[in-house]
Amino acid sequence: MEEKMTESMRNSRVRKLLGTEYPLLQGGMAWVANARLAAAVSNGGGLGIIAAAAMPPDALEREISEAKTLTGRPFGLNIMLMSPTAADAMELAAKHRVPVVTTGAGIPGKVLERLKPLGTVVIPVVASVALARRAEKQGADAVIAEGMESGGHVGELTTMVLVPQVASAVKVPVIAAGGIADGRGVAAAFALGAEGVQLGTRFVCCAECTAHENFKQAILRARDRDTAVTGQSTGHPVRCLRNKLTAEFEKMEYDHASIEDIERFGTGKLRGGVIDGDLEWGSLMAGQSAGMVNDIRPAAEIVESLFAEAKTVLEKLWGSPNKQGS
Ligand code: TUI
Repeated sequence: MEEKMTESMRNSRVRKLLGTEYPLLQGGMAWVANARLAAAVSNGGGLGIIAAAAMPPDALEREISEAKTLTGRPFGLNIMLMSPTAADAMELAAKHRVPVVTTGAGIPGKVLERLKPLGTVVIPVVASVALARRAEKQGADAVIAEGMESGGHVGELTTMVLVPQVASAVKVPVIAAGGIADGRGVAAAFALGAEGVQLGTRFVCCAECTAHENFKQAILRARDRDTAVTGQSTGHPVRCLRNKLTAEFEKMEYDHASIEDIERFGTGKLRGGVIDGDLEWGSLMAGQSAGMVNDIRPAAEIVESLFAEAKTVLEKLWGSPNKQGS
């Protein structure tokens, strides 16, 4: 039988940790990563993730229950640590015995303390070596090293420099995120020392994703320089597709508007972009890989082709001995 991935990918500790066919997670994107998307990715052999974001606890509980009806495979919950509902999300993960929890945008100590004793696999997103080391010490099962190519809240370092430094600094498996949207990116991530990958933007453009069609089409149209990072002055830099909203944020920052005014102006804009499809004034969080996303396909097909393509890329680099001189 033709193998679906390379031996190192098949033997990756991340696959065992997640209990999935492929060492892949779908990013926890606010307003996008719901039960339907998570189940589609999990049914396709990756780990689908529900984003708790700032969801009210009863709505989040419904998503978790729905995911259980849509897939018999493992799925995860992403907890955005800056959210006022982060503690509620943690309790729901405990109550429903969600097998994998990822965290973002903060220090994951409390989540590790609460969920590790229950046997939950906890995987924090880190944007620095220091936080990766700290998370490992506090009991993290793996870390997601997320470069600033990502969409949404970003750190300072690129995937290219963050992943190898984190991989050298910790013993737990490292999952690469940021800028990965095809098999070349998957192959590169493993070359940098990662044992798994997380993709967000690529999965916005999958058939099962319920985000507004306008948002999906904007990602399909996006080219290499069509994202911008705004919000540096607030301490919460965010990468989005450029539009009137990002231009206004840039103007406010140039004019030294107060953090409160900038954050107030941003309120509700993500829903506007993702759910209502407001391409001008909505927040269209997407990574730099938007320029590489050119079609909408079923999640399972995306997952499978990422690894098939990565295998082909690596075989080409290696120089397949089977095809020489015969
Ligand atoms: O969290 C994300 N991506 C996100 S969260 C989000 S919601 C939001 N909306 C408006 C403003 C801010 C957030 C949209 N996208 N990715 C994971 C991630 N975590 N990226 C970077 C980090 C991170 C940064 C600093 C994790 C820990 C951290 O530690 C802080 C410290 O003091 O070391």
